[in-house]
Amino acid sequence: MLYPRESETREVHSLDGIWNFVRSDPDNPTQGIRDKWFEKDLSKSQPTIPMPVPASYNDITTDNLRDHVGTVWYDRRFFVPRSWRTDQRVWLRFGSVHYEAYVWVNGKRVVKHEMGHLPFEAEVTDVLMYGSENRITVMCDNALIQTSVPQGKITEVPNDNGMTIVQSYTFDFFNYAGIHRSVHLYTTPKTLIEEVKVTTNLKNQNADGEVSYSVSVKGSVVNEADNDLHIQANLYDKEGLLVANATSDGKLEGELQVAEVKPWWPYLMHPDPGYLYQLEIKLLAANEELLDVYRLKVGLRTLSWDQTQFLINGKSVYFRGFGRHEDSDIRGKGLDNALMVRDFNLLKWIGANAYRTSHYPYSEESMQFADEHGIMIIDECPSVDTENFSQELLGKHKSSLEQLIHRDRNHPSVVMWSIANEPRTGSLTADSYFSLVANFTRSLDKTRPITAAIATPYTKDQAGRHLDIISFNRYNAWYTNTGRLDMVTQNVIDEAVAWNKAYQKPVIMSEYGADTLEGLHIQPAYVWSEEFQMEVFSRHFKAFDELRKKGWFIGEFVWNFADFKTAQSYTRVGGNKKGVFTRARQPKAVAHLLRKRYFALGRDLDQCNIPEDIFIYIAEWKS
Ligand code: BDP
Repeated sequence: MLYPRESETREVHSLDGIWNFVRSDPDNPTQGIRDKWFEKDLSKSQPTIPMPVPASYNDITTDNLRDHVGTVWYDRRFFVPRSWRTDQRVWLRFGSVHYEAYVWVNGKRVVKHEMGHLPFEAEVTDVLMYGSENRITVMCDNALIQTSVPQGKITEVPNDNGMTIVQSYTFDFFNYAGIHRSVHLYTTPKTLIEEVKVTTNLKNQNADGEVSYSVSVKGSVVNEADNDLHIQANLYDKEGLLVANATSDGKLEGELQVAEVKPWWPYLMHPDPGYLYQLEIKLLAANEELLDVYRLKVGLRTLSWDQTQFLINGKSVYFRGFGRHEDSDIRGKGLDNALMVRDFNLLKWIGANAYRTSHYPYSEESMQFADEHGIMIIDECPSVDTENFSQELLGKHKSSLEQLIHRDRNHPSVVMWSIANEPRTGSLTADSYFSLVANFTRSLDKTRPITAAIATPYTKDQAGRHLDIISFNRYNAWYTNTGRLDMVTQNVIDEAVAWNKAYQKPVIMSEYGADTLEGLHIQPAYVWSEEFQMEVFSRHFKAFDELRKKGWFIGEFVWNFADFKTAQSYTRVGGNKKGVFTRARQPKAVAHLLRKRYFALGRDLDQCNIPEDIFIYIAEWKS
C-alpha cells in the first residue's frame, strides 16, 4: 500500500485534529452497533468528549480511560470540495488504529481492519457528498485475545461492585489504543498506480547501480487499449538532475541503469549516509496521455549475508543499536513529529546505526526518516510472546507480515525482517509454526534476511533453524543472577557461542539491559542505580569485544532506547526503566558511556569521525 503523496494527479487532505469521542460501557461493548450510533453524530447518541487524533486515548483524560477494555467511538465532520466530484476516486486511509477498527462514512460502513501499527484504506468515492459536509465514524476495539496479534486474554473477575472485565497480556508494554497515526483523504485518477515495488542492485564495485521497478495498476478501462498502458520511470538525484529513465512495455516493469551511482550507506559508515534518489513513476495511456504520477525516494544498495556475516554494499556490518518503543507521555503511541525528530537526533548523537522496531511496525513517517538518515532497521511484525500456536493465529501472523512487507519493502533502511519477539519456541509445534512463518516471509521478500529475537534457551529452541540470523535477548545480572555484575561477561560469551554452534549463523544480542531510576546513585553499584546500569553495559561491552573476534558476532542492541509505559506490576516503577534516555528523552549517565563506545566502534570499524565533545578535558595525564 503506497503512502499518500500529492502529485499533479493526486491531492491529499488530512483529517487529523480534535475528534468527538465516546467510551462504550465495557459490559455492553456492542451497544453502539445495535443502536446504530454511526447513523448520526455521536453526540446525538451519547455525551462526547474531545479526543486528539493521532494519539492513544488512554492518557488524555483524568478519569480512568487508561484501563478501559473494549470499544470506543470517534467521529468528526469534514468538507469535501466540489472540485473532487470530477472523474476521479477518493480514498480514506488510516496510518494505524489499534487494535480493531470499523469505519463508517455518512453512516455506511466502508472498511473493517484488524491489527494495530499497520495502515489500511477504503475507496469512498461513492459514499461521499461533494461540496458539502460529511461524517466519519470509527469504532475501535482494544481487546486482545489468544488469536489476535499480539495475543492477550480477556477475563471477567469479581470486584467490589460485582464483576469486571479485565484485559491481561504477557508482553511488557502498555496496550495503548486508539487512532494512533494520521487519517488522510486522498484522490487518485480512475486508473491509478496501485502498488510500486522497487529493488536495487550495485555492480562493478558499487560504481554502477540498477533500479528495478514493477507497478500494479487498478481500474484500467476495459478496452483494447488496456495492454498499451505503460510506465515512464525517471530517476532524479538529490540535486534534481535526471540520471536515468526508461519506458516500460505492457508489463509495467523495467530497469533503470545508473552510472556513477551514489550508494545508500548507513550512518557513520560513509561521509554521506542515507543518499536518496527520487523515482518518478508516470502511468501513461496508449496515446501517451498522462494518467497518474507517483514519486518515491529510493536508496541504491545491496544486501547479502552468509553463515558469518551481514554485508551492505559488500561491506561487512556491525550493528550498534537499540530496541525501542513508540511511546511517550500523554500521547502514548500516537504519532508525534517532535518526538520522532528528537529521537533521531539522539540516535545520531549517540552514534547508533540501527534499531529494531520492537515489538510492532513503527510509523511510515519514521521509516522515511530512517531512509534519509541512514539508520538501519530490523523491521518487526506485531507478534510478541507468541504462544498457543493455532491455525487462526498463524493466519493472522502471516497477514501481519504480508501487510508489513507490502508497506515497507521499498525502504532502503529496512535491512532485516523480525518475525517475532520472544516467541515460545521450546515446543515441537513451534518448529512447524515458525517454519511456515519464515517460509511465508521469504516467499514475499528474498532480498532481506529473517530473524526473530529469541529468549528460549538454545538447548530448547526450535525456531533458530528457520532463521537467517540468530538474535537473542538475555538479562544477565538483572532477571538472572540479579545484582551479580561478576556473572555477565562470561555468560554472554558462552551463550552467543552456543547459539552460533547450534545453527552456524551470524549472531546478534538483540536485548540486554537493566532498569535504572534516573538520578538514583549508589556506589558500589546496586540494582536500579545509574552506576549499576553503567556497569552492566560495560560488562557486556567486554563480552561483545571478545565475541567480535570470533567473526560471526554481528551486533549489539541495548534494551531500551528510552523508558516506556507498561501494564501495572510491582516490578515496574511507572513503567519499564531500562531506557538509556528517560521517557522525556534526556540522557541517563549510561548514555554518555554508550556514546563513547558506539563512536569508538564507528571509528574502528568504519573510520568515522569522532565528535569533539566526546573528549571531556580532565587533566594532563603524565605517562
Ligand atoms: C524482554 C522483552 C521486552 C521487555 C524486556 C524487559 O522482549 O519487551 O521489555 O524483556 O523485561 O524479555 O525489560
